[in-house]
Amino acid sequence: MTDQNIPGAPSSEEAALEEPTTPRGPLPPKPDQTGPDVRTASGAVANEDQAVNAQQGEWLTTAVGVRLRETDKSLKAGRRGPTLMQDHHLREKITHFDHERIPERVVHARGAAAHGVFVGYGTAESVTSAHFLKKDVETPTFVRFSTVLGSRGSADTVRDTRGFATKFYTAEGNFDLVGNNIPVFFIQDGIKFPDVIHAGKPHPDREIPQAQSAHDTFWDFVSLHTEAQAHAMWNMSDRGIPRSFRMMEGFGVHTFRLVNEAGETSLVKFHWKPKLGIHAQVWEEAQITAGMDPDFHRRDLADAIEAGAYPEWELGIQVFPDTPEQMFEGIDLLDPTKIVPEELAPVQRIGKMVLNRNPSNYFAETEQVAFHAGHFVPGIEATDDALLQARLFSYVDTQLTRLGGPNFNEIPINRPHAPVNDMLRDGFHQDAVHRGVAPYHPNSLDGGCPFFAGNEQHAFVDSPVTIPPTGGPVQKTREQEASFDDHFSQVRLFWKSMTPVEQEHIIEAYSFELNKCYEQNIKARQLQHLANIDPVLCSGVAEALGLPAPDPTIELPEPEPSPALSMVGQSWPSDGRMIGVVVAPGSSMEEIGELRTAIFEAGMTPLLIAPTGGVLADGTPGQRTFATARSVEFDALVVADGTSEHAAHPQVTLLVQECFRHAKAIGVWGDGAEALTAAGVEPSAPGIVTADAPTAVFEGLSGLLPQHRVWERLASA
Ligand code: HDE
Repeated sequence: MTDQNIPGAPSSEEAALEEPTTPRGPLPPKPDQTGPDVRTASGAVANEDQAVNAQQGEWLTTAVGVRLRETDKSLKAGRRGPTLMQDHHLREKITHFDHERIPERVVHARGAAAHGVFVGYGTAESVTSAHFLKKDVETPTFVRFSTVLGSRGSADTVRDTRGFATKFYTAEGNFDLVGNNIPVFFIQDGIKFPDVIHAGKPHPDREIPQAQSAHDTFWDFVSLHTEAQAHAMWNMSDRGIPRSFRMMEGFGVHTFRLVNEAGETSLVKFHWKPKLGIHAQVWEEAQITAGMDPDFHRRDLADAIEAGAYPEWELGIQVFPDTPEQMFEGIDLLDPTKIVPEELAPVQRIGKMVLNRNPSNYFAETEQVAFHAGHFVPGIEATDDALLQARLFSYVDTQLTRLGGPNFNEIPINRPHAPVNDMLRDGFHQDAVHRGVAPYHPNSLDGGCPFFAGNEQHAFVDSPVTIPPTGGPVQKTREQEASFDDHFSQVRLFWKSMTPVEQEHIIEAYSFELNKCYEQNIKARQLQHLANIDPVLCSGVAEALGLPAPDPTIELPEPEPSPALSMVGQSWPSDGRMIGVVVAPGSSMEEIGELRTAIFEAGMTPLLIAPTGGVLADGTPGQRTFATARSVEFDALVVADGTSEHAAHPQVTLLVQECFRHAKAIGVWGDGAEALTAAGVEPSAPGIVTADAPTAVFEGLSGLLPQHRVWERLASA
């Protein structure tokens, strides 16, 4: 049989026509792998027909296509005899299994991801030539959210920073915005990254605690590094325990340089603004969730997308003039432990991202995606931020171990949608079958190609930035600017910008974490830093630790608070919120139906909680039983009429009390009110809605949900 007889194989004539230097498009997906799809804003998937199931075709085969007659029993010398070495299928099956795991990410190991589409508003055109930011240009994206410290199997709701990494498959190549949900970082220079991570990861002797910053080595590092105080305070705030990935801001952290068509440069900071607002769990909820549903955030993201409640963010930039000093209002733009308050430089919206498709295979996509802080497209460049500079090296380097060689950009999820015509060759897992004989430049054999692109072809051109920007001779040094030494004024700014309830949460978080430390020196050292940040903060934590509050050793100016840093006091859409509804056989199914319809119509999801499993009287499925429901799943709770027989059930009491304690809205009608009495909750308390009909109850709840919680219920709000 010759090649020409095989359907779909290129004829030798076709093959010969292909120029060795013809740009190679994205490699076609293998039949069992769907790569990043070309999507439209409406969410349609261009190659949906390639969606495949795990098994295809009629016959089970070996890896090389030989049909098998058995996969459950190995080949043996007789029924009771030893297994034969010649059993190829046994060896292939076990060998492949033995090598199924790859090293988890050295940081950000635990993550969840989704596909989406980004649409440019065109509002950034005056500052950048990046094509994907032009008006109405649609760009497919893939976003991976993560925690930093925990292993791949750790819980989602631990107190930690969250990664927010976005790959834009632009027409000009991939741009990766590898950010976090916290706009400042622990350290100012990348050379310290191994130190901070060694301190944050579990102790090397017993490998505990998992996914926690509440331990000695972490606070040893933080208390020995005043530059880490800003990030530590953000982590101790409610930002460290988000309600959902969908309700987090994202930040590029560093300052980046944008270049417009005329070659003019600006400095910018990137922000992602979630449509649903910024919301957190309360600490007790986060702790319960870690046990009840360690996959809480992962599930929430996947469920929302599956239900069509697509999460949305607007991309924004703060723009600063690219002056030689690279300072703005006294803030050093190259210092990644500092923010520029939005009140000083507004966040200007430049595009919108919608996440509209779940990955079809966790390993192929979420695990194998490789982000790189140095993947820029024309119009966006790095600055000299010493943290960013180290990242430019690290993100390629780490994939060599994690993804097993230098060809990780050929893995479907990493392939650009722009044509590739590189001269990189060979190596482990090389997927491309390169043609030609001259992968070097210049050459006179493969047509002298490829050629260099110029400005007209929109090549990536590094801006001619003077180093140092202020000119003059450059001296090799391991020092940094004096402005990097101010480690406290912005931490105080953050603290002073919080509402009383947020401040109380911060005190509780420091108290929890430091009480988990054994070393008294560490607690005392950290208390001294807190005293320098704010005496009220310090005395609150000192009291919880049972230690004296030290006096400040430095004097800080009173900062102008930045209200944009607070998560309380604004109103947000409540799409996708979960409403728990306690029902019982005595409830009217007609009324429950009315309530469910009202909840669905408002874009939220009802979860019916019945005494036992099975369907309710009219065939409506009850999603939870008293035994399986826990308050952490809900944003608000309703207790229906007809539940009086179960009003004092311990699980119902627990639900009501937890929702009350966690400042969630609670609604009751009819004898549902008895559950309040049994739980010791006053119907006149803030955020309790009592009405005579289910729709009126829901109307009352709908007025409360946009604030996320009933803040006035919490003592000091
Ligand atoms: Fe990362 N970081 N990082 N990082 N980072 C990684 O890359 C590193 C930093 C961030 O979902 C690693 O592929 C160094 C800042 C996210 O796949 C590694 C330094 C910010 C993710 C790495 C930093 C981040 C990573 C591990 C200091 C916010 C997850 C696996 C110089 C702006 C990406 C990998 C994903 C992952 C190194 C600092 C965000 C080892 C050396 C600052 C969201 O390359």
